[in-house]
Amino acid sequence: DFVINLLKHPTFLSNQYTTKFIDTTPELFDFKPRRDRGTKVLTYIADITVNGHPEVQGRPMPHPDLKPPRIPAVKGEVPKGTRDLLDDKGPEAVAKWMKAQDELLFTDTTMRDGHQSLLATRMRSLDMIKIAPVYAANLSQLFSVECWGGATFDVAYRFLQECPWQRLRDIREKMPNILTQMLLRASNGVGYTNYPDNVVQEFVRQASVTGVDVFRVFDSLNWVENMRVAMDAVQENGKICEGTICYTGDALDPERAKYDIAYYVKMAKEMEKAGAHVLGIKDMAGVMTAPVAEVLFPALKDAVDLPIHFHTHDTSGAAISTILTAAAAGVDCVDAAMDSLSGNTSQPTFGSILVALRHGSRASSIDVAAVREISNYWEAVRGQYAAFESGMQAPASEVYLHEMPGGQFTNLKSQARSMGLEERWHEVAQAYADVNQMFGDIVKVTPSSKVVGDMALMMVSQGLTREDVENPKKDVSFPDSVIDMMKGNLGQPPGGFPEAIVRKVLKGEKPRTERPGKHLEPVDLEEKRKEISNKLDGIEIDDEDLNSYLMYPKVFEEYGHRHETYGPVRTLPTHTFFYGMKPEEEITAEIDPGKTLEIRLVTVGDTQDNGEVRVFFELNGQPRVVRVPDRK
Ligand code: BTN
Ligand code: 3PY
Ligand code: ZN
Repeated sequence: DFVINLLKHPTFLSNQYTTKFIDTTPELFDFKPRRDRGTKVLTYIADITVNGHPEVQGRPMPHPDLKPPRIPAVKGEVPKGTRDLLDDKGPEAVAKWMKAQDELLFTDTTMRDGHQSLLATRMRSLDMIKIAPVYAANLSQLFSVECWGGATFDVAYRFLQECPWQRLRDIREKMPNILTQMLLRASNGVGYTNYPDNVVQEFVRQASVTGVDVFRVFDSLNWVENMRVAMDAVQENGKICEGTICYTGDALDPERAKYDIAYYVKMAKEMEKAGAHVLGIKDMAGVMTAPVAEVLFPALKDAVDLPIHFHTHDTSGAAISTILTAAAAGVDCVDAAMDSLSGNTSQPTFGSILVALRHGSRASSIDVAAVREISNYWEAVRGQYAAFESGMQAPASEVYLHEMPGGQFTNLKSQARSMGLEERWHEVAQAYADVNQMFGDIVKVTPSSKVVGDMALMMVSQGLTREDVENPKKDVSFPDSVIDMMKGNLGQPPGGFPEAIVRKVLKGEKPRTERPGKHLEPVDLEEKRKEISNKLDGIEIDDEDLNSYLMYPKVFEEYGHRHETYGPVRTLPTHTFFYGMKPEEEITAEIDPGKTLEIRLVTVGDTQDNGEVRVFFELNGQPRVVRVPDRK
């Protein structure tokens, strides 16, 4: 058998697929004798069927009566949308258009922050790609669909065994008329550390080429200095730069005057000067109250000429009040998640916001029935990911105490669980708030939020109070991430870190206060390409793969090795991916456009003396046997 030597495969489920891909990129089709992809995928199914998927072990199963997700009918032709405007007239025209709308505009976050905040980012591409054409046809009035970036990039490789670039390409193709949006952590890319400038630039270039239209760029300490490289790169690529301010604290609380209205107004002006097309206000924890929205948005509108895009989370249960107030106060666009993936640590509920705006001056032209139909699809999709539900039962005002980002909350909770601290969660929440004050009251969002979380867990597990940690006479061994941040490697918060804590953490070593990227040597891209190619048996590394290697060397390499063993498992149904198959069950997997594998599991044999199990399949009607180790 011969197999295409590719880490990805051509755009998936594509009716427009022709031989163009092969014609234009012959170098990728380096045929080598290898196990064919059918066998690889069978090996994966056999392994999961015999050994289980490590990620879902001991977790709740999908309901046995769960119905397969039903894709709603598309209502006619695909109308023109915001993407057409960007392509025809450019980013400034989109910004102008946004400001000219009376109605409140919407970004749907279901495919990024929605599942990042509710399902530990575990949603698979296939579940997104299938619904993308329905967005294109039935929700063409959306401002954008957030479907990329944040934590989705590394989770795709690390846990889902799929290529995030392919996800983006497929969504783009299925949804050509609506702007795609990503979350970019400025110089931290889609990672947790500062990258050299040319790595950030190269990443933005590739994301633009593969299909991102709107880049929401933020810095985890709100340090504008550290945002310029990414913002400039977005502008150079002709895409929409949403220069974003992270909102924290309570802008009307005189006790937290560090982040008052004037602070945000000043930063908004800096965003405008830095070339933002849109001003993003990112309330990652969901702590902005309605009275703040009432004052903040008019103040921002006065200060800058940019359209304003508001992002919040519903952890408190009060987000919709803030959204309605923001709408009344003139915000141009807001983020919402499809009903069935909304609420709690996710975004507020799309359908309900639409109804709440009805007959008012900001009423949306989006059809709430179309939203509900799509939400019903997501409801069934969500059911398949029962293993990744956090168990959060109710909204909680505790978020105003700890200010954890929605995407971190459930993560930290499960980290706490694995350290045996679940019963002490409220102590963790209090410690998180204490650490924030100890670090000088900083913005907490990836990656700074991870640093605060690491420190809080460490304090609770070791029984340390803030006084203990700050006591110069008491020896404390700080987590690496804390040392790294105090060294200045994530940049500077407003006013810098408190000197005493820096001194204690760094044991007198002098921190850097300049932009971290200033001291990082540019990476030799071609050398890196060779390096990863060699590690993966000499396969071709395209620019997307190279970017992934630059961002996550180890994660990408391990993905590459697993890909060699298991093939295009992204094409498997989600249930099969996590739970394998039952005897007599039949599934299909479209491994290339138009090339479908029909897979039937016949039976699973006994474990043999050599520790292997033979698993019997039919592949497109032909009997196939695969051997996998019994690791149970
Ligand atoms: C992981 O959680 O290890 C990452 C994705 C799963 C990779 C597959 S699961 C079946 C096989 N057994 C393993 O331990 N890893 C691979
Ligand atoms: C991320 O960076 O992934 C976030 O969602 C921050 O809120
Ligand atoms: Zn968010």
